[in-house]
Amino acid sequence: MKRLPAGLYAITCENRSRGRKNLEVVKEMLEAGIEVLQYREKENKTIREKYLECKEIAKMTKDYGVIFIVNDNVDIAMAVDADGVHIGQDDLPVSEVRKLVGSDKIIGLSTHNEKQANMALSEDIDYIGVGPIFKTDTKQTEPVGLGYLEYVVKNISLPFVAIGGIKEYNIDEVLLRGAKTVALVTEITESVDIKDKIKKLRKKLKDFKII
Ligand code: 3NM
Repeated sequence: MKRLPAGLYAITCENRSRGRKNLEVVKEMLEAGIEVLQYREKENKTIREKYLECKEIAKMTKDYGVIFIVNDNVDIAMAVDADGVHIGQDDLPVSEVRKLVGSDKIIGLSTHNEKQANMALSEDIDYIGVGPIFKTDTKQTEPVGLGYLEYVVKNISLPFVAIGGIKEYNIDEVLLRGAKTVALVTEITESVDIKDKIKKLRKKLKDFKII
C-alpha cells in the first residue's frame, strides 16, 4: 500500500503553462524533483487525449520514483496503472471508487471545511486535500484560510495535502502550521523557469526539515 509522501505535490494545468504542453512541464517537474505528480486537466481534452498523456506520464513518474495521481478520472487511473486517484466532494462516493480501484491504490479526497474533514475520517481514503488555503483563480472555490488548516492539523488524524493559492512567498505560512505535503498548480506551471522555482520551493521544505 502506497502512502502520501511529504514534500512537493505538483499538479498539471496546461492552459496555465505559458503555452507549454503538459508532458514538457511534467518532464521539468520530474527533473527538478517532486514527490507527487497529479494529472489535472479540466478543459478541452477528450478522454482519449487525457489517457494518452497519462500513459506517458505514468512511465515518466515510474522512472523517477514519483507517485502519480490522476484527478477525477478513475477509469484513466486504472488504465494507465497510476498510483492513485484524487476525487472531489461531487464525484462518486469514496466507497464506490474504492471498489473500482481496489485496496492498493491511493485515494485522495478534497475537503473544504471541518464537516467534510470529519466525514472523511470514516471513509476508506489515504489522504485529504485541505483548501483552498489562499485565494486562487485556478479553482472556483472561495479560500477557507489558514484556520481550516490549523483545525485539520489539530483534529484530523489523516494525511493531508495543503492546497490553494500557495506560492513561494506564502508557503512558510502553511509549513509553520504543520503541513508536510504541499500542492501547487500555477506557482509551478506558470513559472518561466520551472526547475528554478522548484529548487526554491524545495529549499523551503528543507529549511523546515520536511524533505
Ligand atoms: N484544489 P493554485 S484549490 C486544484 O481547495 C485545487 O481543493 C483546491 O491552484 C482545493 O496552486 C485548487 O494555482 C487550485 O492556486 C490550486
